[in-house]
Amino acid sequence: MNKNKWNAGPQSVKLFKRAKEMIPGGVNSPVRAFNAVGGQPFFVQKAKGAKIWDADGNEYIDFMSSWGPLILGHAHDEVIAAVVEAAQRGTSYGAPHEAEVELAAAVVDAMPTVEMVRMVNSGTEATMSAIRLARGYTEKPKVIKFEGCYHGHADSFLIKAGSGAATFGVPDSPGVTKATVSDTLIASYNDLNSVAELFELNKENVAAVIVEPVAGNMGCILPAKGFLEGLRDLCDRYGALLIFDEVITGFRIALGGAQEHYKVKADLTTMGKVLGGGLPVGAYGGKKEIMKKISPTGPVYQAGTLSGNPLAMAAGIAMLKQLRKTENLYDKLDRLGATMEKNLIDASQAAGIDLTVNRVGSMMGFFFNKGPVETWSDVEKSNTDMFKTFFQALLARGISIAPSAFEVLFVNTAHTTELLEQTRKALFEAFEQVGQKG
Ligand code: KE4
Repeated sequence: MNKNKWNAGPQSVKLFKRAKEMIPGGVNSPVRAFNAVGGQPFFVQKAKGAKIWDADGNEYIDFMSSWGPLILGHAHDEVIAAVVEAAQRGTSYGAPHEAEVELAAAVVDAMPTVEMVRMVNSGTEATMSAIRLARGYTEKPKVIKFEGCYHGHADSFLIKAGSGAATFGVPDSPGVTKATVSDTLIASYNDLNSVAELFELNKENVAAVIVEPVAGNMGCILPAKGFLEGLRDLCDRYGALLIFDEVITGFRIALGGAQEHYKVKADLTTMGKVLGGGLPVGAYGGKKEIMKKISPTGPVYQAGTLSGNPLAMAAGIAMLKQLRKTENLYDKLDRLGATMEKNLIDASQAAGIDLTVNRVGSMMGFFFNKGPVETWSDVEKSNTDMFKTFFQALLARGISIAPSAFEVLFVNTAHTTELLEQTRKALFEAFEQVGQKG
């Protein structure tokens, strides 16, 4: 088999052909289609721990972790048991139940600035609701976001967005009206002056600044020293809310997310991914005084048929219980992350390839770029053709990472020393292939 060009097996080919007849692009989320990396996606048959098996029985070590949720690996025994037990008591009630209270309590306990929380079904729902709440609470129209940050696919955010929007070079989407665009202001990540200028121009009309406290949708970009603190100051000065979009970082880089790690207070926090343990959960929360503005205690409307779904709540409770009870979990994840980072750097240097790795704990991004990579404009200078060659060479060696140069890589507790050693070998061969291909 060509060790540098991966081809999907016959079952995946057959499934993809059928899928494309009934689902746009054959996928239920665009970036999964492999358009940015060539070829077609494998179709997953099952996953356990750090491994995934495709419909043709091929095995992969997985570093995508379903885009973040699977910090304890796939199909964790405790999470599965909790979901199976909950399912036997019904799949949805559309009425309050105990697990909602338990998960809310676990979130309030974990996240330093969250006093009250509302469960929804995705990160998009969480961020969409959080900015509606910010506008309702402050009675102001404008929201500041950052180029390259991705907050889901609500209209307000599809302007210079990251993740799939950046992957396909469509950071602005058709269908988003000029009216919507006029209320979304774009700043540059790690550039406080760009934020100050927008505040100066819009004065008291800014409801909120929404930021990924560690950007995970333009690769991984760390907040520059003082950046998050500076956003806090500007929001205080102009009477705007600071919204931390912790859909990736929440419960991932620390139990209390980036707000625990960097010790900066947000007014509202959006969550998802890890919180649902792989089931569809999003959440937004913050100060009681703000959250009480949400219906039915306040006038800002937000609702959802499956919000607080019992199976999703059970998965979240089991996940957070495991995170809380695993001794020195985040130190372990940081060490695993450091090993993976070293492997990437060693292998790229051996092949004479310029590579920059940005990492916080178990989440990291790498760029075919001399570096440093601290802003969106730095990211744009990265070599995406090299990424494509690298992606294919890794997949051909049974290593699965996100099919986009604008995503992050996650290690989780199931990545054993042996699996990381196996990965190291594949990295050396894959970078060598990049070097040969140029
Ligand atoms: P979802 O609606 O996809 O659950 O969450 C939207 C979202 C919000 N905020 C942040 C910081 C996010 O990263 C996301 C979604 N992340 C992408 C991958 N980085 C989802 C993957 C996909 O679109 O298929």
